[in-house]
Amino acid sequence: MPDIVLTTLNAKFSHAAFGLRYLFANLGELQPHAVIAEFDINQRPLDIAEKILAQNPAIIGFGIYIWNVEETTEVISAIKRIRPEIKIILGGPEVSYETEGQGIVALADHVITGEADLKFAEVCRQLLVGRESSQALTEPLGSMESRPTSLPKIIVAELPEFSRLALPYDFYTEADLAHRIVYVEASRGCPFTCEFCLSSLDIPVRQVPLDKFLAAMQRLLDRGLKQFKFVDRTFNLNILTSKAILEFYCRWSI
Ligand code: B12
Ligand code: SF4
Repeated sequence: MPDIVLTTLNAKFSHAAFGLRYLFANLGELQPHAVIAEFDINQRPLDIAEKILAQNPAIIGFGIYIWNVEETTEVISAIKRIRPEIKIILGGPEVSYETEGQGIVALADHVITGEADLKFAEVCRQLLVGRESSQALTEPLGSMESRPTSLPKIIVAELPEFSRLALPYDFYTEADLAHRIVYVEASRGCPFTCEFCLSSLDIPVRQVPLDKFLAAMQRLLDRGLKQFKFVDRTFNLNILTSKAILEFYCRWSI
């Protein structure tokens, strides 16, 4: 049984949750104790709660976006009614910029705002074993319950440096590649300030190390992926990098 369930309700089955895969890829020694469980907003909240609870986790991390906040609130209420001791951690754009007055935040134990690629693992470590370092776990966590900590409710994730992040692409399964939209990103952040857009708050722009990125893309191509959906806010901001990426795909298609 996993100690950590990373989950979200996607807009549709065809949209794979890219953010969750980043968190999973960066769990370090906790990774064997975690699973990704994806749902979509057309499923019944009670069925989703039941499926998550069947895993008997100590911690559940929910990715919260504008399209799933209402349905996820229902899922979390059901979970808290049945198993109040399970720690609920929220993250994602819908809870990163505004937390006060949100019903879903009131139900959760912790909210990690911003890019939680590394912070989620850190918080889980503290909740599960009271350790702050990435010291290797020597014994399985089993069904260990989370421990009381002095962690604040709202935890701000510092912007992670890409050079420290494990890339998540190997965690797309064969079924994902065959049936779903596979998201990739060569950069994060946007230098522009369009008023209506949350990404205008995500500065500075950071680039994934190009060699590492192209090697991961090559592995996806080798596994048969034909369509890559880039989520970069401004793909052509650094023209040298975007040209190198396009040339990489052109070479492959010859
Ligand atoms: C893919 C995508 C979609 C897909 C859905 C994907 C899915 N899984 O279902 C589609 C195309 C359907 C879509 C639609 C819409 N989208 Co959209 N979409 C995106 C996009 C381009 C990429 C998301 C992504 O993978 N990002 C990369 C990953 C690495 O980042 P991330 O998801 O934010 O995850 C990080 C953190 O949020 C956090 N995190 C994520 N999950 C978790 C979980 C836990 C436990 C923790 C602790 C942290 C955490 O850590 C992650 C790693 O750093 C983003 C823009 C962007 N580039 O991010 C917009 C974005 C998410 N969408 C947005 C909007 C506004 C919409 C629409 C309303 C647009 C419209 N007007 O129609 C619709 C709504 C759809 C609906 N049915 O109602 C806004 C977000 C609004 C919000 N508050 O959630 C964004 C940010 C665009 C923007 N700049 O405004 N979208
Ligand atoms: S991502 Fe696009 S809409 Fe959003 S701030 Fe940047 S340029 Fe403007």
